[in-house]
Amino acid sequence: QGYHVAIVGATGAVGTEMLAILEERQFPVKELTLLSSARSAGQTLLFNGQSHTVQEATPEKFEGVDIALFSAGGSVSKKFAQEAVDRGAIVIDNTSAFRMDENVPLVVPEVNEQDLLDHNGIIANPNCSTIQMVVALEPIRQALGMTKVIVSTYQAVSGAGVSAIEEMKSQSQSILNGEQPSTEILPVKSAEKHYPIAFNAIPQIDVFDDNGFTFEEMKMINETKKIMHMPELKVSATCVRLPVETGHSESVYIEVEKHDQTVEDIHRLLENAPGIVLQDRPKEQLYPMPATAAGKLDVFVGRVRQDLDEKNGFHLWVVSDNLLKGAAWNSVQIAESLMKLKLV
Ligand code: 11C
Repeated sequence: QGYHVAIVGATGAVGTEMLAILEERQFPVKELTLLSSARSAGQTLLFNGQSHTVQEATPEKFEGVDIALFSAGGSVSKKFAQEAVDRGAIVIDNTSAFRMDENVPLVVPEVNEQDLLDHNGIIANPNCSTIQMVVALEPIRQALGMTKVIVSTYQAVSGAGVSAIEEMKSQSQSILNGEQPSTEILPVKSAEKHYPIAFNAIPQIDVFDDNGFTFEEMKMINETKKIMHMPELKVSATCVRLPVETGHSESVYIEVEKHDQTVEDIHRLLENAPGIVLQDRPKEQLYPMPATAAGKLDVFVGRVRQDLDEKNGFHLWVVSDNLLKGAAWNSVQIAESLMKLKLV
């Protein structure tokens, strides 16, 4: 009874969280295959008290796999996802490799679980900053309609992987010691210039598109429209990296279609929505923060305000653990939805 599950990128920041969530959710794992690049192969990881050796990913390793969770970068997904599907697996891919492919559903279960019904073997898990935003926006969109979204993000370094976390910590230590911090990873490893993230804020996540937006910003724009099935929705984003280890924060401005709505109306919608915890009692200084959201599965929303000039405009503050709801948990949640819908 149960499924043969493979994790590709098992030793990474997201892969290790995937393993932990499968265990926490008591996902019915009959057999587990942990895969990685040749560099990380040979490491051992614990699952339900048993030690598993991580193996180098090759096409043959997907023989007999029912569900393959990919989180090892777009090039690895492009190389192996179809190989896994050809061998009978359903792939849940946490990279940007297939997200905008029209034959690939891009799924956040609270928003568009039914899109799973149209899958062709590969299902894409959206970008972390997109996921937490659409979870917060969907109940409002459903009830009130939505015409415009403007988001500014405050993103944690763990979004850029384990090496970025290490870089932030060693830079902090160096600066406190009065030494020059070394800069190699952020904002983007392949970029010409690198800047310290410690005691800093960097308005660049991923590389720049020709239109002046970064790829991270374009992901938020394009993925939001696809997940919500709203190509006409006006979306704009500015993405910024902060020296926070885990938990992305977002200041989101929305305009709704329905007139005469109040903050209380928005509160009611958020309170009754799946996957959301409303933390909005400013007089008691209750609002979401990465420090309190890290390690939790939910999306936390607070600071709901009506715009002072635009009566149909509202401001929200949205925080979630980027490695959990933003990645590992959303992927495992998709696998749970596949079971629920009898698609696996
Ligand atoms: C970051 N959002 O915080 C990125 C990481 O497309 O899945 C996730 C990249 C992706 O750096």
